[in-house]
Amino acid sequence: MKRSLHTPLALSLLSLTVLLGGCGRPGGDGAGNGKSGKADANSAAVKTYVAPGQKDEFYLFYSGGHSGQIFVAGIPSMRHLITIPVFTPSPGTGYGFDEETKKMLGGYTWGDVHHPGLSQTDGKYDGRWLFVNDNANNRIARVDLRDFKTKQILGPIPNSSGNHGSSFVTENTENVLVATRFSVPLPKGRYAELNDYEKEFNGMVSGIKVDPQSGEMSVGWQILTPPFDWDLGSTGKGPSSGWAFWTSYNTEMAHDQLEVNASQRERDYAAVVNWKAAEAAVREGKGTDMDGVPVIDPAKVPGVLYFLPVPKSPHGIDVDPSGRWIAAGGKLQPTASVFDFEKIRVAIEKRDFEGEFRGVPILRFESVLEGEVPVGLGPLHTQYDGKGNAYTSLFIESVVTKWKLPPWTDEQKKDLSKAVIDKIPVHFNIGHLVIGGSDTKEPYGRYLVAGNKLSKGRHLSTGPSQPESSQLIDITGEKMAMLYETFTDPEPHFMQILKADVIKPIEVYPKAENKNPNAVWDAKDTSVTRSGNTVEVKALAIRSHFAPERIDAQVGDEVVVHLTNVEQTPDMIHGWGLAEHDINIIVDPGETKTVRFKVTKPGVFPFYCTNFCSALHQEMQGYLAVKPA
Ligand code: CUK
Ligand code: CUA
Repeated sequence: MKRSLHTPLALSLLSLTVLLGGCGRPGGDGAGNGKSGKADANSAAVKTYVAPGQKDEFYLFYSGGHSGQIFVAGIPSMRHLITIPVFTPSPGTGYGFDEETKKMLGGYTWGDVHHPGLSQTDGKYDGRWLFVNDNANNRIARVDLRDFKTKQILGPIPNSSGNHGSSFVTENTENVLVATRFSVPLPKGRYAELNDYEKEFNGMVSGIKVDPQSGEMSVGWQILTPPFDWDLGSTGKGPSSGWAFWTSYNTEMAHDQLEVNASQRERDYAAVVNWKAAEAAVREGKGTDMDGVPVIDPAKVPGVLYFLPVPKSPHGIDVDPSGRWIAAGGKLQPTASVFDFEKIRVAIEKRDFEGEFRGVPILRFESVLEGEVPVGLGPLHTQYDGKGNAYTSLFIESVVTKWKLPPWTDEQKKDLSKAVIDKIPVHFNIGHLVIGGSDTKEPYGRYLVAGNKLSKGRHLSTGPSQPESSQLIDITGEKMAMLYETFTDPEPHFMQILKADVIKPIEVYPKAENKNPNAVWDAKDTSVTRSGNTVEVKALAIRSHFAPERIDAQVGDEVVVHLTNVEQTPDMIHGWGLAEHDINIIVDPGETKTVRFKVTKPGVFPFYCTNFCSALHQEMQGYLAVKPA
């Protein structure tokens, strides 16, 4: 079970492609030194080689899981470009050390990033923002793609716990939608017995409003749900515009031994949410205030929530680029269930329900299902290439299956295994996969990246803690072809791919834009002023000195340093590291940052520039002189 468990179909396809020499798998199951491996490796190398000085065509933003960060790489080279710290302090960029970012982190030193979501205009990536969730501490963050910096962390989100089911962006970034993974007693802070889980606990779907100009997020409205553990989601478009979908893996409402107890039912539910109706209901005053948020009870406000039966502990639920087909993967069933939103719409219109749960109508499975495609073992997530094909990740099989979306031929309808086009092994145990723009109206459709959970020795040994593996797959042909493999820190979940020319990041913060009242641009304006026990410093950095170079203080003082990097030259970054005080701020060209700390021990402490900036970088230093009290 360690490696791939191939189905007979996969085996026959594989042996066929190996015979034909058409399937590029330089990695294959091993080192890529098989007979055809060499030629494949050569063509894969050419396809992914980006010569020194040349640039990649796409950005890959992959979630860093419990590292709390976003990794950014280029495609096709897969070269790591930067790490964007989001929920975790980062001395390399000074993130979490200066006052502003420290405040944003709110005392937390980690988060669990799973699903980055790019902002959209008219159902296409507009390159403005990247939203990411924190599964652990129930927060959501916004990264600005103008400067690749985290600008806002919202949360913990009220009346809910465990933001796993986001960040799912609506077609015009009106909302980033969230569903809770964990249910808790509400209002928050209330104690209830776990044995009363079904009665006392609740889940929640939240609409996080996004200001169209600033991108500023706020909690707009919420929909109360039973204590199902909501899992993955996606937003509608085209015919499903205004709707959103999440799977649940625990409609059993188990609160212990979930491994067994949450795998009882043949079908769990997906939430089918009409978020436009929810917004209208809130406008009409149909929400009840809870912790400052209008909360909708779906039993009292019909039309906002429906349950859709989905086989066997589903994980991903993904709307295709046309907005009509919705594929869900049941982890414990070897099929992708394909639903037709057109049928869902008709069923709702005709009130063709199989029952209800706590006042929420349950759609009739048979009425809305288009078909179940036998993709293989352990299907998790599905992506689309915009050419009528779907690609599903199979965790258990360690495979990506390519299959054809409806409409199917009569022959395919009789035997949906005929809709399966290709399978490619990945190494090993894939979680998410991504095709650029799969969640938009216009996928790029050229590359697929597999985010594998286990790398199991496909790299130089790094001891018991092995890196994660991400593999780049060419999907331009009928058959998929493995191109490249790269390794990262824990732990890639979902990813986004953005065409590089969609964005034009800035290279310096323009001086004219710096409205910080403590910014200084000329050495004559720098100052050290004392008021009471506070020593306030207005300082600047420029190659290759600080002004002032000396700061005097006394034990018990609070020191506040506002440092402006007056450079307007790209990549001329200065740091301000203070010895033995756990302080290192990094200031980009044109930026002003503030750091505040108490001096508790006497002595003379050097501070110095931490970012190598010029031939005289070593000379860029000074002293904090602290007299005893
Ligand atoms: S989950 Cu990670 S493999 Cu959090 Cu999106 Cu499916
Ligand atoms: Cu400034 Cu080194």
